[in-house]
Amino acid sequence: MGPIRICASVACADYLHLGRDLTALEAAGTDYLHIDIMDGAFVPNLALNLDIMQAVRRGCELPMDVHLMVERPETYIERVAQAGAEVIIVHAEATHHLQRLLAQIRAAGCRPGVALNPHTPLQMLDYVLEDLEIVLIMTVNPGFQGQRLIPQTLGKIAACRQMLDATGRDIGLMVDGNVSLANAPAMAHAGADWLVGGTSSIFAPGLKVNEGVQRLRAAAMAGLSQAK
Ligand code: S6P
Ligand code: MG
Repeated sequence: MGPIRICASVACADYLHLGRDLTALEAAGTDYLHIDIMDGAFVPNLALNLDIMQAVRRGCELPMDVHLMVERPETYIERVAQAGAEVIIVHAEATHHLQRLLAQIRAAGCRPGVALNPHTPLQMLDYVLEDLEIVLIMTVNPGFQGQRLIPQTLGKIAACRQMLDATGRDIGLMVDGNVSLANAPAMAHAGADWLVGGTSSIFAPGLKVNEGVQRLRAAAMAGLSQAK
């Protein structure tokens, strides 16, 4: 398990004041900007795109991890890489040729990751573990912010951590969906080391963005220090 990485979900920022939020995220020590790209087909919603990534890149130096919730993700890899992605995460459910897609991401100069919907078994990863650097366990069904944690995903995080540790490599385990200040300790305790903060933590109403980042990191660290 690597150090805790706090990833701020840009889709949850205040779009009217995006530059202000990015400056605050950078000052607060955010590790990654999490960029949700949705096509209205793989998920029933639309979100961010290449133009927004390019604008973010001009205004902020934080690395971007891109969560592609699209059909035919192979169509977009090179353009997402050119728009400034460091990490590109694709859904195992969205492609027929996962191993080839991960190699395509690597060839485009990015770090490959695989996301799994809540119902998708971990066994989908069995034969691609050496081709990826990050696994994203969705803790809600993808497509919308502000949902409730699906409780059985906590056991999935723990099983995934065992699977990743058995490789002997440092593979990140990202969690996305209702990563709240209340849920983060259990998620980190179960083995998550990349936490995506959205409306239930970093961008929670009434909380300043920099406080949100700091409190989410503290919540994750508290979970790590609990006895196993
Ligand atoms: C959801 C998307 C996420 C959300 C984030 C929202 O499909 O992939 O990245 O933007 O999880 O966070 P919250 O705290 O509102 O669940
Ligand atoms: Mg996401």
